[in-house]
Amino acid sequence: MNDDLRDDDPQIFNAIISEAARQGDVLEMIASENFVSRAVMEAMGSVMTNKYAEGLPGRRYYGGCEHVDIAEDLARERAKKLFVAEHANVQPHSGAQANMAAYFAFLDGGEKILGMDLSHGGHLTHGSPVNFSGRLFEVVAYGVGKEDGLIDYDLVWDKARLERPKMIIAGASAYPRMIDFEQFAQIAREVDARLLVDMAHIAGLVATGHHPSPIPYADVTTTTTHKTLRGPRGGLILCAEENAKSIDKSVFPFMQGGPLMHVIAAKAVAFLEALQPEFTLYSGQVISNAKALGERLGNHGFHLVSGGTDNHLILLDLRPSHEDLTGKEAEAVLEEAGITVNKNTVPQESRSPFVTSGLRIGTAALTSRGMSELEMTQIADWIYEVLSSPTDESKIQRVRGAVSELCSSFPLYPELSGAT
Ligand code: DSN
Repeated sequence: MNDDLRDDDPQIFNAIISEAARQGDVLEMIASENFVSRAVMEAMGSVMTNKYAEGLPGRRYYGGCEHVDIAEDLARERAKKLFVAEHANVQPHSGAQANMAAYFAFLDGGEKILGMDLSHGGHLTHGSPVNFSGRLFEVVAYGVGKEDGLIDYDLVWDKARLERPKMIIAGASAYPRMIDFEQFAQIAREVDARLLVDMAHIAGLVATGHHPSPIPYADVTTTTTHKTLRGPRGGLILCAEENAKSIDKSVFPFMQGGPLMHVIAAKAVAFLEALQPEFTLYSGQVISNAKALGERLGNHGFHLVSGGTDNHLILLDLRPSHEDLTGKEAEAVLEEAGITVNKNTVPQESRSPFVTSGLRIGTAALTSRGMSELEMTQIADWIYEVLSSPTDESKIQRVRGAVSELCSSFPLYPELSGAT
């Protein structure tokens, strides 16, 4: 071994270089993705990956933790400052694990939870039968209104009063509007339930005040760190000091072993970046871009669930405009044209989750590349062109060429995507 990836493992080296080139040469519009800074990547690729550090800073089960303690303390302090929270646990490896820790800090298996239906924009970990949350808890669900596509708060009230869940989960992975955390808290209080807010999609917008914060209202708030927050792939839990011990114990030793110290160091870097004024401008631009994209697509006759967006994503229901085009086909043909999105179920979905009738499109990643409303309008035109003639190869290839040209004007990691 030469300790050089290119020589030691050319297959993996080439896969990484090719992925960097792919990311740079397509329009990445998966709403849960983003592009981290080189500083975040540097921390993730550091020697901190070598260290075992079960426990918390100052109270570890292993020696030699003085430097990883600095990283974890910085991550915790910066997270608390960013979200104005009393306590932060930065150890969850992912959002799903953050949610698992949050559930078991307050609940026992078999108790009842009330979460948003996955097909209405919720998340697997909010009670889907194929996920641990649906297997280990009794689940009841709320959703969005048939006509307006907005969270049906009356239904949440009714279900909560009728079912008396032990925990209510607010938060979504495909919901384009603001969420009323204060009302969720009122509902939870009335039925004596805990409130878990999973703000994974909107955490960056919450950090900068572009979406109301759940922190004053929730018993526990979870998030991933890699979506609008633009950090490394991972999870984070925030809560009041009174719940700190239960949360910490639920993360370790209940749910996880050794924390990923290199990722925690990278989380600290990302939180520092998010505390800078530029990140606030970035967040505002993410939303302006989503609005511009949605408006233009609406002008082209697409149906936006809820009629528009307040955040970083739009959800298209293809049925009214393109009755025979499934989400699966639309995703595939847009990918051919260099526009990466994901098929998504829509409220009152009539097709299977593998086929779907919708597309979820987000602007966080392209905004990180520096794109603004002008580019979003152009991209909306390309989406319309491609989806209106999904079998017209020459049109798809013409759009593909134009996408590459646009991408080359907004370079991404140019030093990482050299020839293979
Ligand atoms: N898979 C993520 C998303 O795409 O929204 C949520 O975990």
